Amino acid sequence: KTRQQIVAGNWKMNKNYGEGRELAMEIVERLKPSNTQVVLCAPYIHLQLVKNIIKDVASLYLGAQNCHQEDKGAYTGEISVDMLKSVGVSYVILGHSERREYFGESDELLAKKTDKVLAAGLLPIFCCGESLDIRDAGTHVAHVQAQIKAGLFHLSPEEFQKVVIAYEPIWAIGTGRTASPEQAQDMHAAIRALLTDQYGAEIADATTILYGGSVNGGNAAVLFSQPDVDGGLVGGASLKAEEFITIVEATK
Ligand code: G2H
Repeated sequence: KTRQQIVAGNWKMNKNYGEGRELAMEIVERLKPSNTQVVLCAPYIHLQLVKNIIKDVASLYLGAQNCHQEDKGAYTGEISVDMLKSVGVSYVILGHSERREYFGESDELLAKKTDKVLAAGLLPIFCCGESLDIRDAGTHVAHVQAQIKAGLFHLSPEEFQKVVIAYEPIWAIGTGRTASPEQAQDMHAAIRALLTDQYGAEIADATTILYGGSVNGGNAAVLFSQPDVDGGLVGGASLKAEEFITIVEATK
C-alpha cells in the first residue's frame, strides 16, 4: 500500500514500570526494519523510559493515551501536550471509547483536545466507533461519520493531514469478537468517502485509517489486507512482544 501503515499498541492501564521496560526492550529486540510506523502508547509514567529504549529505532514512535485540553494550570492529576512533547511523544490517542464512556469525553471536548495536540506539533490518533445497539439498529455509518465531523471537521486541510483515524467498533473491543474484514472495510470506505467530500480525494486517499478491536496475531493479516485498512490500534495483543510483532509484520 502507498499510504503510511501504522500499528499502535495501546497498553491501556497495564504493566508496572519494570514490566513496561521489559516489554519495550523485547519489542526493540524483535522488530525488523520496515516502512510501517510502530507506536507504543504507554501509560504516562512509562513514557520517558520507553522513549529512551526506542530512541535509536527509526520506525518506533512514542504515543500517549490521552492529554488535557488546557495548556497548563490548576488541573490536579492531568497531563498537558507540552509535557508529552517534552519527553518525546509523537502521537496522542484521542477519544478512545473507554475515555468517551468512563470519563464522559464529548465530541466537543475532543475537538478541543485535537486542536491542542496539533498546536503542539503532535499527531492525533482520533478514535471513533459504534456500540452494539447502534450496529444492530443499522445506523453505525451515520454515527461514526457524525463523530468524525464533530471532532475533526473544523480543521483546515493542512491540519487535517496530520490526523490518523482509528475505527474501533465498541462491541469488538476486548471481547475477542472482531469485526469481519468486510465490516471493517465497509466502514473504512465510508469514512474515506466522508473525508473525500470534506477535504478532497488527495487528502482522503493519504489519510491513515486504523482498525481496532480484538486485533491479534491470527486475524491481523486478513484485516490489514483490506484496501482501506491501514494498520491497527491494538490493545490486549500489544502486551505480548511476540504477538505484537506478528501484528506489525502483517502490514504491507
Ligand atoms: C480497542 C483495542 C485498543 P483490544 O480498545 O485500542 O483494544 O485490542 O484489546 O480490543
